[in-house]
Amino acid sequence: MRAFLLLGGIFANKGQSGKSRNGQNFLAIQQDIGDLVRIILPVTEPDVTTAPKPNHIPDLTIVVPCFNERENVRPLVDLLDKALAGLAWEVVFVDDDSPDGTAKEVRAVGRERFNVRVVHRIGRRGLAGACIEGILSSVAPVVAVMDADLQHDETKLADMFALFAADPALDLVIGSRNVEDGSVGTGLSAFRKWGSDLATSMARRALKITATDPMSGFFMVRRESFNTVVLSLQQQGFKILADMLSASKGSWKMREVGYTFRERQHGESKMDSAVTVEFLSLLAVRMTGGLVSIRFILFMLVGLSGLVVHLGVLRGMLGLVPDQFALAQTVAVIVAMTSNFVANNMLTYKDRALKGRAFFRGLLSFYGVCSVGAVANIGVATAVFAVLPYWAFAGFCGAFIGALWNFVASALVTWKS
Ligand SMILES: Nc1nc2c(ncn2[C@@H]2O[C@H](COP(=O)(O)OP(=O)(O)OP(=O)(O)O)[C@@H](O)[C@H]2O)c(=O)[nH]1
Ligand SMILES: [Mg+2]
Repeated sequence: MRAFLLLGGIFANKGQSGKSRNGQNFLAIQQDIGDLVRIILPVTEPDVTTAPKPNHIPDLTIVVPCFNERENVRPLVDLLDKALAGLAWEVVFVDDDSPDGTAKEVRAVGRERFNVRVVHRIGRRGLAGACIEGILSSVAPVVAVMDADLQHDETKLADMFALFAADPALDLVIGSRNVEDGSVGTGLSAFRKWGSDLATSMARRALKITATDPMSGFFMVRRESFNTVVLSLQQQGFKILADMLSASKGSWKMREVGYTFRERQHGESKMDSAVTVEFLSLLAVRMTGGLVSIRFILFMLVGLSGLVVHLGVLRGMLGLVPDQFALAQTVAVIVAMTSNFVANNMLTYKDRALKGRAFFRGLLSFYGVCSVGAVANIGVATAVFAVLPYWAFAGFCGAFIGALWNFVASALVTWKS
């Protein structure tokens, strides 16, 4: 079954790729084929307690997603060095080509130390996707994820790892701020704490999660367990732990270790309102059993916002030119398409946002895509109305098919990866 899913994924990749820019799609397909081979010819991941081996082969990989975190790289490696003395560990920074030169800094440290490496992603953004790629890049049987900004308590890592060594059935250990010994300390403002508590209770209810801190970005997972859920994880979004917990459907054996969330040391937060929308979309994805993707939900939400923009502009234009409805409607359509394009570029396709000349090329292609979508909309609505003369139903069918077309076509043409 998983092999079929992967084959589907390969075709999806091919379908999305169009021209293979920067060879990224080729690499993605190559990785898919590699995964497929591994699934058809299963390879068991190594166990935590294997025989002695050269000390450069890690038992534990710490994956650190990072964007503009240059100043935190060395301090974090030094702290890990102290905290993990005696263990065979490595740290993998997954950097999305940060303008501040984070990847360069990691490579500099990596030339001094054998257990520091970087996965340097070009033209990509996204925390969940970065974590997934970091974990997949590891050969260790146990992998941790932690932030680069020193907010997570690295001194807990050894205890978390010891739990895996002691219990071969254990799948996941979560660094939790909501158990005894854990707290948000001074790391979150009162407003952020309120938001985090609300998101936690929503995730626990909607996704039937029992963990006390599913919003945590600090956890350790057995690689073999991770492999069982990775195909269904959303690459988009900030909350990979909640997604993993939901994907495991309560079957994972889990432990929680309390820690105190610290204040960010250097650099700026990447937490913004888009993260909240992505989180709500993740809940919807999981509640529909993965029927839709985060991207699809975001695209539809942007479409709804476009409707509001359209009606607002139409009203304003009719105030200016009361007897020229066609002109007012035309201006409203152009403004709404433009605002949809900008919002999709910032939110739905934030991970591959078009910039500079590509932005304007993308805008033109989006106008083209939406024009065809409008024709499909009118055609479908008219056909449905001829059979079932209920205007609201016919209108909805037309709008839905038009929006579906816009989603698929703009993914292939405007934001092709
Ligand atoms: N590779 C990659 N890393 C990211 C991206 N967005 C955030 N990160 C990293 O993910 C970690 C968590 O992001 P933060 O901005 O610290 O989010 P937060 O901890 O919820 O917010 P603060 O408490 O304000 O720090 C940090 O190490 C970031 O550098 C991204 O798009 N790509
Ligand atoms: Mg942080």
